[in-house]
Order: sequence, then structure tokens, then C-alpha cells
Amino acid sequence: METSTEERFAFLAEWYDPSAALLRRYQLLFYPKDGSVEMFDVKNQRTFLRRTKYDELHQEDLFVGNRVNVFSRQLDLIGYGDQYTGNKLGSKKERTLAMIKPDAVNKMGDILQMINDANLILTKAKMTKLTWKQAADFYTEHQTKSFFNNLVQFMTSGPVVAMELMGDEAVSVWRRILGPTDSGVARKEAPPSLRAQFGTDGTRNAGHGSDSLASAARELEFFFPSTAGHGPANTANCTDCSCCVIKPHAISEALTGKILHSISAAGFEISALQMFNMDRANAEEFLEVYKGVVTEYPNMVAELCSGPCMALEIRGTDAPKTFREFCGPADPEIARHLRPDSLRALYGKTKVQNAVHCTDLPEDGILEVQYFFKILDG
Ligand code: RTP
Ligand code: MG
Repeated sequence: METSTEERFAFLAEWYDPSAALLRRYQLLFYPKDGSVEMFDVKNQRTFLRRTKYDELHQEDLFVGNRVNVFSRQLDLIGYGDQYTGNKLGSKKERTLAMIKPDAVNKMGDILQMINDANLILTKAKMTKLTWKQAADFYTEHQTKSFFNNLVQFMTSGPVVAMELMGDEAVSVWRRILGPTDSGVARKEAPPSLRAQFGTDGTRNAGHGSDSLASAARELEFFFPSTAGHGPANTANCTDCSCCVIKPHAISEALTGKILHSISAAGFEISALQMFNMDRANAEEFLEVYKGVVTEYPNMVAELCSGPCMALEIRGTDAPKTFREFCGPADPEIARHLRPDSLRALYGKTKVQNAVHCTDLPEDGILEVQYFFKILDG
């Protein structure tokens, strides 16, 4: 039979079913020839989804450790279903801890663009301001070095952005993007590198990257603990602010860097930033005010929980009003006519996939920022 020779990738996937409050396990099959998917319920040994074409799933998203969206379910790929799949798709996938240091945080849009151009995927991100103790713990291997105090001083001088990056050989690819440790050397030896472009000297060098898989595991655990604890706190002020959420479609279309760049270039301060995976209940709660008011409400909910989103606290003069104007009309078609320079005109597709959510009513700015940065990141 022809089907037996057709290329097929197999995964073990987990989905948290909120209505039953259980983790369900599936075998997920992907057929690259026609981009179709098929799912089997492992426990009940029966077909859950018959083979169906699904354009939104791409082969490059399929590797263990990643989370993918299949017909509005966020599935965690927890294992390869067969050796063929592991060998072909899994051998070189790594995760690493990348950090934007205080001197380059205002360049984070450009830096995310470099990450994206190198085919690395941003899977976690959090802006934080390290305490002296946290920075000293993070750099504990350098305790005895002459530059240690300077380094800790620098790392606590302002916010940093910690990120988890995933992709083929992520550890070495990210360090190659960073360039030589000393920014001056980087400018001579690797002019396009991040440190050459955004760093100052040997200590103030714009970025950090784990130097091995073992360091990556330790450093990821430091910022994004998998079990106990919370990791360094977010930087939300929750005063005089507006909330912006970069929607999942824009994240998966790799527009994050461009959107952040546009926001900074327009003079707004991004005073907190964090990625979230919203579940349906959270998305419904966050968008509650639109329920029964906007016909797109159910689709807005589905969009917001279709993948990771990025929440921002935006500050600036009269932020709720000026930032809302900068986002433009909710419908990107209208935005392109009336406000062609607005975020939604530039990056939106439809009324639902309109690149960003932003706070509508000035009095809701604080509440929306609190929802992400105090409740969801509680
Ligand atoms: P990183 O860990 O930050 O990615 O940098 P790296 O491996 O290239 O450099 P490493 O030797 O691990 O040093 C850690 C950080 O300490 C600061 N440093 N200052 N001579 C100096 O003034 C000096 N040497 C190192 C840098 O910020 C370096 O990234
Ligand atoms: Mg190092």
C-alpha cells in the first residue's frame, strides 16, 4: 500500500483538559506530504482525530519540548513516537538561556529580530531587575574573578530580559550571534554580532548566553523554575500604565521584534514584559468586558489562547490614550486607511488577528497589567 511508505512523524503529546482537570495523552501523527494530522487517545486506544489536513502546523515546529496548537488545543510534545522521528527531527534541538543585559534592553526589538533571523524560537521571556544576591548567585562561577564586583554592579544597574530560546544547536548559535565577550574585540572580529552593535566594553557587553547544555539547564531553572519557587520578580509598576498584548498569531509570524521596535521608536517605555500561555478560562476572564458587546468575542478568546502571547506594561505621557491611538483602529483594514503608521495597520490581518490587544479605557490600564503581572504571574 502506498500509505505505508509515506513519510510520517510520530509524537507523544499531552493536553491539559481544563473541563475534566486532567492531562490527556495522545499519539500525534504528522504527514508532511499533505500537512495532515491524526491523533489517537493513548489511554482509551481509539482514534481521537481522523487524518485531517491542517495548514497551521509546520514541520519545523515539531520537536520534543515544543508546544503546538492543533485545532485550538495546546499540545505539549513530550516524546518522539518512533526512532525515525527522533533521528530526523530531534537530534540537534536544544534550549538555551539568553539574556539581554541592562545596556541593551532598549534594543530588544532588534535583538529579537536577530534571534528570529537565526531560526531560533523564543519560547519564554521575562523582564526582571536582579537583586545583588540574585546576580551574584547567577554568576557564582566568577566569584573569585577580578571583574566580579563590576559585573554584579552592572547586572543590577537596570532591568534585564531573560529568554528561553529553542532550536537546532541553540547554545552555540546564540553564542555566535553574541560574538566575542569584549565588545571592542567584537567590533573588530565580528562586526555584525550583537555585542559589536550594542555593547560598550568587556563587561558592559549587551547579552549573555549559556556556554553549555549543563549551564543552560541551570540558568533556565534560575529564571524559569520548573518546580518550586517563582524566579526573579517581574518589573511591573502597575501605575500610570497601559497594557499591550502581542497576540499569538503575531508571535508565530515572527513579528515580535518588529512590534517591540516600533513601540520603543514611538517613544513609549516598555516597563514590564513577559510571555504567557493563556488557557481558555484566563482568556475569557481577561476579555470579559467584550463579551456580548463585540461579535468577535469568541474568536478573540480562541486567538488569545491559541499559543504563547507577550504581555507588556507600557508607560509614557498619558499612556492609555496615546498608546491606544498608536495601536490604531481594531480593524486593520480600517487602520490601514485611517492610521497607516499604527501597529494594527502595519502588523494586523483581521479584526481578530490584529497583532495587538491594548487597553481601551484609561481606568482599565492598571487592572489589565495587574491581571498578567500580579495574578497570572502571582
Ligand atoms: P556570558 O557568560 O555573559 O555570556 O559571557 P562570556 O561567557 O563570553 O564571558 P565570561 O568569561 O563567562 O564572563 C561573564 C561576563 O563577565 C563580564 N566580564 N568582564 N575583564 C572583564 O572586565 C570582564 N570579563 C568578563 C562580561 O559581562 C561577561 O559577559
Ligand atoms: Mg560565560
